[in-house]
Amino acid sequence: MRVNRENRGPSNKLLNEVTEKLHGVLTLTQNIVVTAAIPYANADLHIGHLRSTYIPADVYTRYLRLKGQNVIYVCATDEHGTPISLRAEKEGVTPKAITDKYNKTIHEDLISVGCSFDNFSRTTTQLHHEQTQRFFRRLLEKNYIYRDEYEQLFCPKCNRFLPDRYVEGECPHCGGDKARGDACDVCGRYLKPTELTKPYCVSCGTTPETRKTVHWFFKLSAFQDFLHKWLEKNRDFPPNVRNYALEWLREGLRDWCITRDLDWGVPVPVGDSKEKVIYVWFDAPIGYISSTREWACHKGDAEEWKVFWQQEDSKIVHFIGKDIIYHHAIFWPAMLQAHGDYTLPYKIVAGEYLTLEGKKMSKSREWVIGVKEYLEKFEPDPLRYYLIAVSPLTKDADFSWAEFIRKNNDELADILGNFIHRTLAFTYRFFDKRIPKAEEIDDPDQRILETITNVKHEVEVFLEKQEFHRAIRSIMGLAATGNRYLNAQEPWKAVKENPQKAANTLYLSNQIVKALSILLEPFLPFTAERMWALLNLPGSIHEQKWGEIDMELASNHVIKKPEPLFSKIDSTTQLR
Ligand code: B3M
Ligand code: ZN
Repeated sequence: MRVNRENRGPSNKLLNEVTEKLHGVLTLTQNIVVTAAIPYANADLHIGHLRSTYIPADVYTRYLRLKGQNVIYVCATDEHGTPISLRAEKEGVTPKAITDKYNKTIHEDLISVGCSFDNFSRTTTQLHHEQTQRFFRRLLEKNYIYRDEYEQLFCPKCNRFLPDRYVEGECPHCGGDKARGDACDVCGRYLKPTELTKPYCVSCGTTPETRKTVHWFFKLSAFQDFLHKWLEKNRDFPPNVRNYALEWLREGLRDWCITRDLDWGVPVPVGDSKEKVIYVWFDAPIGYISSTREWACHKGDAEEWKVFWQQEDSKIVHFIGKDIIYHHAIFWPAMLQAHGDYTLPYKIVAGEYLTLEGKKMSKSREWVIGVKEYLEKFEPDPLRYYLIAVSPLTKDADFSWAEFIRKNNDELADILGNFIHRTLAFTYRFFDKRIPKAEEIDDPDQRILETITNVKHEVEVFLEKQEFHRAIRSIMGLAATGNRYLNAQEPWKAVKENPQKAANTLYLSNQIVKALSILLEPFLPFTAERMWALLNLPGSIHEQKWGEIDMELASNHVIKKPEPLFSKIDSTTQLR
């Protein structure tokens, strides 16, 4: 059939927005590395982590893949630091045993919810240790790292210095007890161990003494102006990231102590500091690079990681939770700039918090939904949908079971699922499983084609700006349009009275279904794959191209026997 493709473009306003972006990521093939914050390997993930970081990063990466970009999605587990070494000591096991366990379960959970990593590494690999040590030495050579004496708490009984969480005491700010050497949970302030009132050693309870020790410092203060200019220039950064970072710069940057007296971590690679390790927050972001290098090695071209990190046009996109903006918008770009061989982050996207039924999630108070706990009862896609659709990423959001059930039943099942099922079932029944032939397309049929193209452009614009919830809303709008169209055209009646009208309607409804399958792939990858299979189209949905969204699904094509895509959740289901 011939489709009139005039008047099919997006509105002018949207078109302008798209054209602006045409010179950015959308048209040219670019090398893009998407990273998701590397979780500490000492606890399983909960749905708040998925919402702030892992699902948005996955949606974005999947979209870029469909767009034909040279994109990879890397992550790892963060396996150093005092929470892990201290816990190992308490449990009488090695830190490695703890991280082995959680590296596995965290990775499994993320895969189960559809995170399509190109590589998932760990920071205990030899490759990562070497990468970190090389980075450290380079900064030392360039005089961005220096040694200095530093007062630290020392436990005479354990005969060792007490970094971060190895010491507890009273908070000097709020008087809260059990403040840790790095932060107070009561008032949330960051602390230094020496600031604690009435400190004691966590291992033996002894009151520590203050002693001088040598540590290594990164000259963060030298990057004050540089960071200021860089942040000012990057007007595209989400406002929450940019504003926080500029605010901290106004307070002035102090040099940063990047070593610890511990034996768990990346050893400091210079002469007399062998008993010291590099601070976990120095090695953790380097983990993004190490994971990319590991990916390149597995792929058989060990140098290929460089196209993502060291080319002028490399695009580095970090997805993180809002609590670690400082580390990614201040420390990390300063480290990269100091090193000199790296490109700076192109984008830093920080997800805000998720509450549970209006209250802060807390593992110790058992007010939390673990990823595993959720997956024992439900499919991953309704959760992905909820977490994206509930509110913009840059705003706090709430998870409530009632709203989860409502979104699943009233939106996924009744709007999306119902439209798709009706279209496929009518096609199967009335047209012998075949996409019917359309003739003389005119309004309202013609408008359906225009709507598909408009939605495609709209979703593109939203995803480019990481406005995930607006993108999914626009896609659901297309499904709703489809339902209204079916209701108005009544193909179940028309098939008897005016078969060509029914043929046109179902031809166009199937075009919507096909468009939806590609549009939904980044958001609901499992459902999209089933849609593709029901449409009986070749290959996997994950290998399709964005440009095919508004290309014709041919008349006469035979579809499979339809099955419902979503099941409704009974509102009396016991959820916990
Ligand atoms: N592991 C903290 C966290 O899991 C830390 C992130 C590192 S990202 C380089 O939130
Ligand atoms: Zn406090």
